[in-house]
Amino acid sequence: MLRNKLDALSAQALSEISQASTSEALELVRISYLGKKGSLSEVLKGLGEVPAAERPAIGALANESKRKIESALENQKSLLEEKELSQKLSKEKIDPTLPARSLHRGSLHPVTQVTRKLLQVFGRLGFEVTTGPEVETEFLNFEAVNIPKDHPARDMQDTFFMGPGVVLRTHTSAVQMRVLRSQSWPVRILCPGAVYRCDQDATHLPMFHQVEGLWVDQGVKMSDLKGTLEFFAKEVFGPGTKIRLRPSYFPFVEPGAEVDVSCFQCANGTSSGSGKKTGSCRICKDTGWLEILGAGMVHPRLFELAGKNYELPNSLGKKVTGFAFGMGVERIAMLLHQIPDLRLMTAGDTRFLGQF
Ligand code: FA5
Repeated sequence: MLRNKLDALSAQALSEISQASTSEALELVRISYLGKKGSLSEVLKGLGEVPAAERPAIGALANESKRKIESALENQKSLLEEKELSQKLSKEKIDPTLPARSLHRGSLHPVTQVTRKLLQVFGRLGFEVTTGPEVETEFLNFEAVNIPKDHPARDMQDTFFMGPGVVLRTHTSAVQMRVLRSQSWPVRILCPGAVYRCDQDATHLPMFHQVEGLWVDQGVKMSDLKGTLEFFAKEVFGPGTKIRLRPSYFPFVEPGAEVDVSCFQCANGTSSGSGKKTGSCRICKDTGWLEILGAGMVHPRLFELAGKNYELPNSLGKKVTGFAFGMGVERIAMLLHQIPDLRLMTAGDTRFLGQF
């Protein structure tokens, strides 16, 4: 009786297994026969009623049925898995003709671009790059460049004090004394770097960048300074650009000048040279000129402070003199790209920065 039941069950199970068309359906078949409450377990519960003499034979038959079912399940499982994998692969075919997703490419910040351009232009004139610390002594930032204790530039309004006698440098001119003390002439250096002032509006940032130039050698003249800056202006703003020097005061140079370039937007350095009004220009506000830097001949006081007496006649009988200049990198980028507000440069908006 039980033998017949087992045979029928086994035949039924094998047929259901062969008909299962998905892994899920096959798992349901497995549970329905071999699960704790499955049909085979139910049939085997009747084993106790079988006469003891027949039990071993029936037990062996039950094991045989179970083994057959398990082996059929295993076979069907691997068939189904193979079938499902090939279905999946055919659905997920890669189409190499689809256009690729566009990658977001980074870009160099305009300050980096302008700095690199300046280093390259002055590099062609033999200027070597040097650097100095952004946290500087009050002495090197001020006294050493002839800015006395009562000078307004030292005001708490302008300078970030880090502690007694220590400031965030307010200009790259702070490296001048480091260079003059550590090197002998000839000196021809360019110092790019961040500087800090308590200042913030559309044309002033609390942290901005300057590039300082210093050239010390025998018989360096104001005309050398002018020629150097003319070369720089033409390279950076275009070949038609002119410059003009207006007398100005910086304690560390004598004579000192503020340097303007002719407006490259409205007159491209031609009619603006005469100072003529050229129409409504957003860049130069119709003056024809743009102020871009401070410059002048190194003040003799700086050589004294550096402990170098260059006044003594040297081998060629010429005095050692020098010129220096300092320019604001953001302001140059602002002019080149017509950026209306310097604060955009530090806002970190990649949509803005990606334009350059
Ligand atoms: C100086 O800092 C002098 N050390 C430059 C110098 C060097 C003169 C050597 C003579 C010889 P000034 O304070 O004008 O000068 O600043 C130089 C340039 O930095 C300015 O022309 C301007 O382009 C830029 N600048 C000044 N303040 C700011 C600011 N808050 N934000 C952005 N750019 C500024």
